Amino acid sequence: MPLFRSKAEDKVRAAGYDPARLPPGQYLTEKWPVLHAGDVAQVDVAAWQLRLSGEVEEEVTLDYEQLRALPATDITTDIHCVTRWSRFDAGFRGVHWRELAELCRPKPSARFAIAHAEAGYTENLPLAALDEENAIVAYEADGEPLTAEHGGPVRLVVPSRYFWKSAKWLNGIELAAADRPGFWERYGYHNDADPWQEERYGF
Ligand SMILES: Nc1nc2c(c(=O)[nH]1)N[C@H]1C(S)=C(S)[C@@H](COP(=O)(O)O)O[C@H]1N2
Ligand SMILES: [Mo]
Repeated sequence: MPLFRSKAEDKVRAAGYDPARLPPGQYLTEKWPVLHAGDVAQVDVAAWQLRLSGEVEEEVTLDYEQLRALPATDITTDIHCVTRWSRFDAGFRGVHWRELAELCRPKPSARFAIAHAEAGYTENLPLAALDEENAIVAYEADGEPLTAEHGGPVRLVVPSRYFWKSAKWLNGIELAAADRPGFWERYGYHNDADPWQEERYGF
């Protein structure tokens, strides 16, 4: 492990980045790998909807045009997959949770967010994680509309957690009073998924 670590750090340094940006056990990739369970979802943008439900004062359904009409947030962020690749300075554009919260008005009981995606995929997060400055509901990556393989038309991006929490082909955000394990958590992945703590597997 120490050997792997120093080699990975050397590569980061050689690429001109501060090695402190690499979480433990990760290596830098210049490419953007495609990773998911099952098939790439083919989502028709014209029919796509995002449903905000659960512990909200107002159930809200947005279509793609309505999402794009909301104030946009641009982020440049590092992303970390539990399979150990990290990608630096990934650019995303989308809508911050605060804009969506204004529409659905979370109840005081709302403490967790369950992201819903195509084919029944779900991911769970504390609502506070969704509210972080660089977490967004994204529709562009690196200046281009999100491709289907990377979760287009719309995906979640929550960079503070391993990337499995960032649901591709997002179609709903459900607020909940109690936490509920998502797709990968039910397979034994860590509930909190902080790459800096190496919360890969186990609770
Ligand atoms: N709907 C859905 N979203 C998903 C997944 C999935 O299987 N289904 N896999 C997750 C995992 S494990 C990772 S690492 C990232 C990968 O995103 P990328 O293919 O754009 O790199 O998507 C996450 N979001
Ligand atoms: Mo992943």
